[in-house]
Amino acid sequence: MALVRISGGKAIETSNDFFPTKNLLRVSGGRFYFGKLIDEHNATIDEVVLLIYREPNSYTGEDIVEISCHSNPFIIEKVIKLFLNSGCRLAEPGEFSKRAFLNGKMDLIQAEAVADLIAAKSEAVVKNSLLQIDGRLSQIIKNIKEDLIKTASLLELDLDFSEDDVEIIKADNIVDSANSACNRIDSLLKSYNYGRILSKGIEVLITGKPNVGKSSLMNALLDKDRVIVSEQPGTTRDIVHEDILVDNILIRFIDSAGIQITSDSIEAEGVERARKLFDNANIILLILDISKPFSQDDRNLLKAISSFYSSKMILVKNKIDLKEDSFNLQYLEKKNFKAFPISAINGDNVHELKDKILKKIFSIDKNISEEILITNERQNTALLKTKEALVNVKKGIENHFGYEFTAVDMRLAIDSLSEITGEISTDDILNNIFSNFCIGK
Ligand SMILES: Nc1nc2c(ncn2[C@@H]2O[C@H](COP(=O)(O)OP(=O)(O)OP(=O)(O)O)[C@@H](O)[C@H]2O)c(=O)[nH]1
Ligand SMILES: [Mg+2]
Repeated sequence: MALVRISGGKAIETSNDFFPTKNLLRVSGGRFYFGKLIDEHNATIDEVVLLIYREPNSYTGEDIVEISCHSNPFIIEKVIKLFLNSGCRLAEPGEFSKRAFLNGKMDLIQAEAVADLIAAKSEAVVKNSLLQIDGRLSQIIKNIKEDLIKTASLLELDLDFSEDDVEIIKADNIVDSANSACNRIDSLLKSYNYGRILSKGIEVLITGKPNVGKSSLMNALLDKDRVIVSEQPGTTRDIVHEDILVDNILIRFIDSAGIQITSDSIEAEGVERARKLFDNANIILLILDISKPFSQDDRNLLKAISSFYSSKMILVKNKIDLKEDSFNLQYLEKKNFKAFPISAINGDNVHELKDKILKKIFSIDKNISEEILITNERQNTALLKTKEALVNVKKGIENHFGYEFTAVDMRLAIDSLSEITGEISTDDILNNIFSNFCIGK
């Protein structure tokens, strides 16, 4: 079946012209009707089911008619044309959700969660998006905001009576209020790293000089023959990538094709392509072939990556099924490098390598206690802005700048929180958010 959805003040009236079975003008919302949909010349387009919603009890908060017709492209096109010729227009991407937001059916957090839900590539993201649609994050933000508003009102009152020498709020109470808000914001901010990884996934770059076994490892990690492997160096010419889910995390493995850099500096000329790959990756697997003596290429790559990207590098020594070159061992030891041993061809330790990748990714904050996660950059930025304003509130009090300044910072903190839920928003922000939705949602 296909579903054509019409929202707006004239949705029911317009549909009524083409649905002879029932007078839709009189029916109440939440009902559905089976019958023929006809065109301007009384010709039947299809047998359909109409679902009627009356404002404000609908997704957009407006009258909505949903037409379920047969999912044949000719029929769908006829239905859409019929309504376009009768004064309707096509919805913009996300327009239904935008109207829902503008009509107060949901806040911005919830609207963004709808988009996240549709795009979710793992069950964990689905779960988190549903919690946000349910208003859990909105409620947390609302509670923080209400507490701050209470303090801000007393602060303003204090300023109004500043000449009368009555103390309406103590400096300590303002600091307590800012601290309590900061703590709650901190735990949300802390969840962002994990939240972002959950929603966007991570990129793992497999790199190394030609013939070390990058493509073999890629295939072993994906558990399928995705990339051609051969004993010829330079087999992989183009960058190949493939996504898989590991423990609910979407991982994009990228086979970089053999990389050679002529110096040990990542800033040298001719390394732009590689540098871009290195910059974008969350994890860089630098592969060494331990069966052959390391070449200058190996050493250049090792030096360059370990000095510029040490925090995301995992050094991997491949082909442990073959005899290990003793000079290689000495070299790694001398330079204090620990390499993770694998055999891409046998699959030895490949599973453990996946675990190591995830451990490294979560090493920053693995103790996520919050049930609800921030997954969205806009929300994260606004929370950081709120926190900054609250820190300034505390600084102002400590340094006795005067309540006038404290009040300004307090207002800024509250406004930033209002941006998150969309109580304060601009057309630009809204267009940016909703244009990323798919059409029809
Ligand atoms: N013995 C052994 N051979 C391996 C292992 N991994 C890869 N090889 C072999 O090494 C050769 C090169 O493997 P590839 O996976 O094509 O290497 P690559 O790094 O992708 O090479 P380019 O695409 O040319 O940069 C092939 O002959 C593989 O069979 C391993 O763990 N043990
Ligand atoms: Mg290859």
